Amino acid sequence: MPQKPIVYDAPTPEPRAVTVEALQAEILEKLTYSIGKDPIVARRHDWLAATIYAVRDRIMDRWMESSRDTWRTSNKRVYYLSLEFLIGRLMRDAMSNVGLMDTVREALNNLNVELDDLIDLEPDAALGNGGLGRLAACFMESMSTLQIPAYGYGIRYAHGLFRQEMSEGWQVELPEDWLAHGNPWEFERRESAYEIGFGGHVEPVTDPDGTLRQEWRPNDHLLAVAYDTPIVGWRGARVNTLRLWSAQPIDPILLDKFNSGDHIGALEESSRAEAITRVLYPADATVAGQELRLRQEFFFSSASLQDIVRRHLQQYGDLGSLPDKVAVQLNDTHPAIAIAEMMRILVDLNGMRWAEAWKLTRGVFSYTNHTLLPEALESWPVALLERLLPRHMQIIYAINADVLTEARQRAKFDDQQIANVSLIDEHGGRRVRMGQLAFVGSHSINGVSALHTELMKQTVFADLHKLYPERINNKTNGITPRRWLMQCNPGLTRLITERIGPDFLDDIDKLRGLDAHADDPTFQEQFARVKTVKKARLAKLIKDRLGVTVSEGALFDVQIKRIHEYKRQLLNIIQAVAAYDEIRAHPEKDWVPRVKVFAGKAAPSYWNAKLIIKLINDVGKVINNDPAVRGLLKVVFLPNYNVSVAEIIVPAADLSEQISTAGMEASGTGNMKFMANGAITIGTMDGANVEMHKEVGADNIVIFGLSTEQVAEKRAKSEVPRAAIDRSPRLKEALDSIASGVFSPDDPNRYRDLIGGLYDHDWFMVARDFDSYSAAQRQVDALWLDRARWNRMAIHNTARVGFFSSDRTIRQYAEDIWGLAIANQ
Ligand code: T68
Repeated sequence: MPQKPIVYDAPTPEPRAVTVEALQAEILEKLTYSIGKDPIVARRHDWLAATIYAVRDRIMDRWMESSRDTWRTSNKRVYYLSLEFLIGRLMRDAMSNVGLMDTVREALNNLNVELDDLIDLEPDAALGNGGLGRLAACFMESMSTLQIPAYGYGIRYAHGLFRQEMSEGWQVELPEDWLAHGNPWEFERRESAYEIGFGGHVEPVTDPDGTLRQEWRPNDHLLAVAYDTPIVGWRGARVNTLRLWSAQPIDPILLDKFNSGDHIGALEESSRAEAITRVLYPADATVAGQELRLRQEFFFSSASLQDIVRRHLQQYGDLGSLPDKVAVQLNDTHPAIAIAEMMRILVDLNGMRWAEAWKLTRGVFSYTNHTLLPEALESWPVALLERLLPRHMQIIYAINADVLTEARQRAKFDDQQIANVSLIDEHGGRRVRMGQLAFVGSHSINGVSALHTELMKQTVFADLHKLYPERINNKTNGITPRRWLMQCNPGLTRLITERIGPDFLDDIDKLRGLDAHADDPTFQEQFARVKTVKKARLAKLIKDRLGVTVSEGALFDVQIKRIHEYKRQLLNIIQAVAAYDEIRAHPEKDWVPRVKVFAGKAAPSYWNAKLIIKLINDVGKVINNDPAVRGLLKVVFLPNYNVSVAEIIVPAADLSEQISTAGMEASGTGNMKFMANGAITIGTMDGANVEMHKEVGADNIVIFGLSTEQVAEKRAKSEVPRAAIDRSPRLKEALDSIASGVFSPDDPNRYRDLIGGLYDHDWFMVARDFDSYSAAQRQVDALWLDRARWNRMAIHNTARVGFFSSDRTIRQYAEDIWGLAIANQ
């Protein structure tokens, strides 16, 4: 029985009018009555907040209706648990999705305020590191668009990903402060606060009916307080909730201590609690082994599960129906502890039998893997888990015992296989492997591209896959075409609409209709003109930020993403050095003018990544100022890459660099954004590039480099890279000049070890892929010189991007993993 009756027919206010006059009046009203500012003295941030409040009001009724609808229909809810949501700015997204852009623009105009200024003023919510966090944000938008009842659960970090500044070409990290002016999008839900425990001990207790239970008695408690943000789908189809948890102390101040004169001690509990949600860990491909990270993981997993179970009980009154009404998707292993927490809630708190609880848990959870890099696979020391979460450690042991018994008895596993599937890693200090926990506790484990999913089956999860062969499946990533085409490139969106009509706005596969126009010279020219406008805007940004002049007539060659050795920004910059040498050696040749644009952050403790940023800046300084180059090559590094910067760079790119060592990039999603905006990809057969090659056809993409198998073979043989370098005079010359200090006269040895690594082991195959990459770049030059051909390729790329829409991805999750029926639309 529901604990509280739900009132389905409560009165609702009249929805807000959406005329220019109504908005204009209301923005003024918000400014005066909600913000308390006289329009005469209001500052730009006040106007921004007033505008957001007015837009927000036009989302509220849809938000409430969406929630009522789920209660009324008893539809299954999806919960997306992610330690990261890289949502970026929300105002333009919200206005565009509810069709208010033009109205708000006009209303503000009448008030002498420029909408675009306000848009640029909104802080960019960087509650994530890179692809994994941005994927979660695209998924939220697609789930609303597809009218799936969904909640995103994460952490409301007070400080998101650090701000990157350059100091003499070196990355410097500065704190990010997105909440400095308040956050008009969020609603604090004091009533939705849960207690979270840590530490303490476990006590067996006997219930009055004689059953024995384990009870966890934590010795450390704090509160998780909910902050809700509305996420609007396309055409306002549905509004879902992004619920982010903030940590707060149970007692804001310890009065006893304060009164006895210990003023600092009185606040200790408060700052200890708040520390948990203070800052996002800035590493994107290595695990942060610190205790605080584990606390973050458990904190948000526990709060989310308590919320989910409370809502379920309120509506349905029993837990047996959990898998029918609840799907929990784990975004990587960061929330994997939720599996043990669910078992604790069911068994310890609700008296359920173990086997029944395990069945329900597995029915509810599914897990997405985003990496095979060994350094990114999470594991926690048993001793740490025992101290912080003693009951969860017992539960993990019990789960492990069941799994190992099954592996021995049913699958007849040998000792090596048992060691591989065990949740406990016994090598060098016992550790709990979160990947194994997430796998055994889920009914579905998915990779994020076809290649990555195959590699999961062959490598990290090979034996678990043998034990549970039906669980691993692929869900190739996607991006939302609203943000990454319609909003960031309204010019292109208009052009496409003029050509093939507006149907593609609601069904992205309809972009295929552009194929028929790819050979039309008029359309080609219009398409190229839109690109040139975007390039001029980027050129201005480069001039303003870096003082470097670039021409929009040049080929814009772009690599923007986290800086990582496997992503091979180093390969790109070495190739730029080789091109520099050639331009000087053969000034008579018909060189294609290029601008190489780099942007991205390095994890603060990742030395080589930071050194690569410095190298890009050093090389840029020399090339950009050498008159012998005659402006034919420019190299720029744009600082502080984030979602908003990407929205400017992506539409302006001609060439998209997706050049990871084959087998190492799980999917990539930047590649899809460029494709949507008519850039041509130069890439390896890695991640989603493989599927892009298939979708767009071999003629419309430039592929180079070793295959996954060849990389594996060379590594297995420990083949030395020196031969590859000796075979390639151009590579050798470029490496010698970097290593000898041509680009770092102030410190000639700066790059000696970095380049030395390429001679020694070259784990990422930079040297061995160099010639193939160079040849591919020459092919790009040749294509560029045949402009009709280039434009045709670009149009085909936009035309075939439909498969990479996150709507497609989410439909597949819904149907194959979450057991939802999606209305055909
Ligand atoms: C990325 N992973 C993959 N990780 O690298 C990329 N890691 O290929 C893929 O397209 C994308 O996920 C989406 O599936 C990440 O972005 C992280 O950000 C991360 C964060 C913390 C710890 C480990």
